[in-house]
Amino acid sequence: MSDLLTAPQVLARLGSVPALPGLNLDEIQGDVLLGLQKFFERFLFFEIADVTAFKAALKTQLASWVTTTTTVQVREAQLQNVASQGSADVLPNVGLNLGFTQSGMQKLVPGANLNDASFAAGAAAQAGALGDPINGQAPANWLPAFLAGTIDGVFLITGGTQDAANCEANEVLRILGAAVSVVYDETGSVRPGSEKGHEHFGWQDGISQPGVNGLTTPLPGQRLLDPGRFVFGYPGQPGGTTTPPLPWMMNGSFMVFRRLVQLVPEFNQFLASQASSLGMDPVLLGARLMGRWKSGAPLALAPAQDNPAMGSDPQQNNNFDFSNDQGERLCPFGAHIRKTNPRQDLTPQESSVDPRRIVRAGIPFGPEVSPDEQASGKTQQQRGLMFVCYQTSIANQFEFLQISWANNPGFVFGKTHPDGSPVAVGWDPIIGQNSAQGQNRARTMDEPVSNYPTGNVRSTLQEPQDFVIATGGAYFFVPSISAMKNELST
Ligand code: N7H
Repeated sequence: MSDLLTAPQVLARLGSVPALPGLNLDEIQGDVLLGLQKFFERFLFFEIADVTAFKAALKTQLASWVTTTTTVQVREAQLQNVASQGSADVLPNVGLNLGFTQSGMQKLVPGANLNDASFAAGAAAQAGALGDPINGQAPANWLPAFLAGTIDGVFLITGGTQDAANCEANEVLRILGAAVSVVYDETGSVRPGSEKGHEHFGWQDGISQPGVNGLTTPLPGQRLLDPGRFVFGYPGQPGGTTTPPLPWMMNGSFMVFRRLVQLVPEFNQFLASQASSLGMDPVLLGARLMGRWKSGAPLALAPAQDNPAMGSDPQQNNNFDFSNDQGERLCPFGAHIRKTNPRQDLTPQESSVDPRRIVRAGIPFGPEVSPDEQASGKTQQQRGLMFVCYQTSIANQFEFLQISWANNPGFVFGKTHPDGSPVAVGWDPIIGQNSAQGQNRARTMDEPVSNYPTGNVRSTLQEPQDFVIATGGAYFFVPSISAMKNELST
């Protein structure tokens, strides 16, 4: 640990990447643009029971504890420095971020209009539009805690160990005392051993993120977007202005949370049986659904077989834009990473794709698949992804991706096969939802069988059910540090 750079040394090294003039990294919470370093992340959803006491704790203690983007940047450089000296993982320090739902904001700033209709309506009200099965008015598969309407806010508490995160959580709850009551409490964790960094279906996650102008040194293939796509008060903000909807929304962001259960044994069985009926390798089939091999290597660059060295190399693993693949010979149009970031399938990207981008910051939850589950092909214990993303417009970014791209069988529009026949792209096979047929959630996707390099076989994936199921969600505003010390706590 003595080899760690000091904060000033780190900032001096980062001097080659000057922050955009005015991009105030001390004000922006650390999870928003760079992501808190996390092996464990405890999500503490709470109701504000005593507004006066909550405000007092926020003002005098909690707001100053919040981990800022500057701190995340310093920790990242320290981790890289230690790793470059050949040391194994160092355990990152604890991190603390927090956000408020519409009801929480109304308790802190009565009458505040944050100018985002989806945020104001709340995630449960939007679930039907996102394609979640609905029972009466309510999303059918959601846990009661997310349906009761009592969640005012969430603490995101990260640590290198579960104990570290728990100690921090206990301290936060001790300070707040009767000012809050916990509505739901769950901890996500990075998967063990060689699965570290992989989500529960087995794919390397966290590869492709938008770069942020003035903050990111872009990797090959990474587009730099204006910070206002993700943080209020900067170029790129919705509405073409840099003035936040409310002055104290400056340096704040909207966070979408969705608790997504993944049916892993069922998904694996589906891959095996579908591959057998299509006469192909199940590993290649999985890669066709995702657009990447489990190693992270993209089909756009490695269409025929995995290339683990490429998958783990940030200089290579995102360096493509689909412009050379307009007949989907390399990667199906419907693959998860192509549906959610079609790159040059839409032109110009500046106006058609960039405004839809999100910063993803989720973490897996739940245990590893047990031998029993593997053998029976049936999930017995819930596992999945605590999906988190940041943006400045929930409707134009997260919801648009889910509704207009992933759930839309026509998207990407107007594409043809090399033989000239039209492409019926189908749904995103990972997160797409088909709510149009009532109980029948079956979906299709074009071209599971590869035509690389020159084939002309037409094939269609038949997906009988969902393998990703939303079981809860909430929309939050994640304020700046000074907003929490001032406007939200007076
Ligand atoms: Fe996805 N997965 O592991 O299967 N996602 N995702 N996602 N996702 C991505 O590039 C996954 C979900 C996006 O720029 C990868 O980091 C799972 C939702 C976007 O190339 C993998 C779930 C939404 C990208 C997964 C899930 C998105 C992306 C490739 C749910 C938004 C970047 C690794 C349980 C509505 C695309 C990487 C790009 C990538 C998985 C959910 C969006 C492996 C399991 C709900 C924008």
